[in-house]
Amino acid sequence: MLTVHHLSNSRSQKILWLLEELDTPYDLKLYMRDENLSAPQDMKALHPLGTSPLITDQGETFAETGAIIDYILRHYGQGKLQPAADTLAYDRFMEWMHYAEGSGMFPLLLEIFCKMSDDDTRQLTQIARMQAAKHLGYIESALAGTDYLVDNRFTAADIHVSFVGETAGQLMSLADYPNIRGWVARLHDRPAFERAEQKGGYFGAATPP
Ligand SMILES: N[C@@H](CCC(=O)N[C@@H](CS)C(=O)NCC(=O)O)C(=O)O
Repeated sequence: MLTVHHLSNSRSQKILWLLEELDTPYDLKLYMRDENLSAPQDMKALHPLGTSPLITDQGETFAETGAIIDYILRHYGQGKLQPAADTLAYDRFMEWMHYAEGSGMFPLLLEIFCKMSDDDTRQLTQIARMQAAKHLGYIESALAGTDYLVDNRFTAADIHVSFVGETAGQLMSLADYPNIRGWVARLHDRPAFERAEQKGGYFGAATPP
C-alpha cells in the first residue's frame, strides 16, 4: 500500500487530500517539524531532499508535490480529477500543474526567506511583493466567471495550485483577489479536504519552506 510521509502543516496535506478525493487507501506516517521548522532527520533518511511531501510505493520513495500528484493520478486515479490526455483541457491542466511550484510559489517563498533573514531585505521583499501581485493577478483572472481552474470542473490542478492561494493568504491581504478567496473557501469546504485535515492535523499553510 502507498505510504504518505506527512510533515505537520505542510504541502503533504495536498497529497492526503488527493488520496481522500480518490478514495484510495494509504498508510499515513506523521512527522513533526524540528525547532527550526525543518523536516526531521527521519524524513531526510528516506530521500536526499527530505522535503515534504514524500511518498513510498512499491519500495520506491518519491519527492516533489507535482510529480507525486501525477504519480498518484496515473497509478490510482482511474482517469479521475484530470481531463482526458488528448484534449486542450489536459494541456491547460498540465500548465497549471507545472505552474504551481515552478512559478506561483517562488515570490511567496522569497518573501518568507526574507522574513527569516536578519539582514535588511526591504528591497528584496518589495520585489517579491511585486512578483506575487503578478501571479495572484494571473490566478485571479483565470478564476473570473468559473469555479475551478480548468474547464470549470474540480481537478487535481486546483489541489496543487491552492497552496499558492493559501500561502499568499498567510502573508498578505487577499482583499483585492475575491475570486481566489472564494475558490480557496470552496476547496476547503470539500469533505475530502476536511477528512485530510482530520487525519493529517490542522492545515493552515505557510509554515514553509
Ligand atoms: N517544491 C517542493 C517543495 C517541498 C518543500 O519545501 N516542502 C516543505 C514543507 S511545505 C518542507 O519540506 N520543509 C521542511 C524542510 O525543507 O526541511 C515540493 O513541491 O514538494
